[in-house]
Amino acid sequence: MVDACARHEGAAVNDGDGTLSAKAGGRQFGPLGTALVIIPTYNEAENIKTIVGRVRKAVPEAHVLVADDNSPDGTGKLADELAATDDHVQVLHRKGKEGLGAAYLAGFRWGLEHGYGVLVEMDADGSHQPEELPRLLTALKGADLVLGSRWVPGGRVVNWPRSREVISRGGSLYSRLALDLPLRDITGGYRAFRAETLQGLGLEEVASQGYCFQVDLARRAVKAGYHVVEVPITFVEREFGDSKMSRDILVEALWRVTAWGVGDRVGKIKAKGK
Ligand SMILES: Nc1nc2c(ncn2[C@@H]2O[C@H](COP(=O)(O)OP(=O)(O)OP(=O)(O)O)[C@@H](O)[C@H]2O)c(=O)[nH]1
Ligand SMILES: [Mg+2]
Repeated sequence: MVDACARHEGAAVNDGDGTLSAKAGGRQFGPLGTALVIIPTYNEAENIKTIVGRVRKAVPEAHVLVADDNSPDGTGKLADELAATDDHVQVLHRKGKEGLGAAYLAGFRWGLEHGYGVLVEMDADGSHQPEELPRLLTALKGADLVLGSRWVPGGRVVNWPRSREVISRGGSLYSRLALDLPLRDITGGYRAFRAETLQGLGLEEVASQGYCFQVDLARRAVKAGYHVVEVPITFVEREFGDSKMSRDILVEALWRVTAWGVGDRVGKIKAKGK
């Protein structure tokens, strides 16, 4: 077990090997309600049926919400076909491409309004394996937020070029240091939140651009004192369809994380001076 959070007074504990930590400040966690797996999609026609089918098989009691940004390749229509024959599948049709963060925020809102107890983030392209979701949900029984983590012992990536791994590891390391976060995989997007956790994060102010979205949610959770657990996952690079990652998204994330880090430090210095 990696306990990198002792200095955060047990607010967040990093469980590198996926076992639950006893250091949740003696807190009792309530039962988990029904899970809603939110899958944002933009041009995922080759993947949508497979991923939804895998989720339904891996966690039959969970519900699925496809949040589609009016994909030109007809992903939304394929999702409608799935929803027509399965009452555990819903589709949120959005007007046009606004980025993954905005789609998740709309999905969270929808899920909270409909009374789900657990909200899960999952990509459509198979990178986040639905078969690992039961492990994330088990960990959530003793946590406020569970991060699927590539960069804790037992976590790994499959089919990634070395350059991609360096960027991702570097991004997490930089965020960890700049924001003083006791977490290993801060940019990852395979996560399970308790509804109460999301409600406590101030979703209306979350930065929704690219990787900033994931970093912002993680930092807000740690700052708010939530118990955040990392569970190792095997991340599999997409086989079909195109990546929506771009250099602009990376540069934007770098700037924002730097600005947040500077802001946090200035805040601390000011607080000390009072
Ligand atoms: N609704 C919506 N979904 C999006 C948007 N951009 C990306 N997505 C979805 O978000 C998920 C992650 O996007 P990816 O393109 O796989 O990004 P990535 O995982 O960083 O990049 P790769 O590793 O190259 O796949 C996928 O399910 C995409 O379809 C968007 O603007 N709107
Ligand atoms: Mg992907």
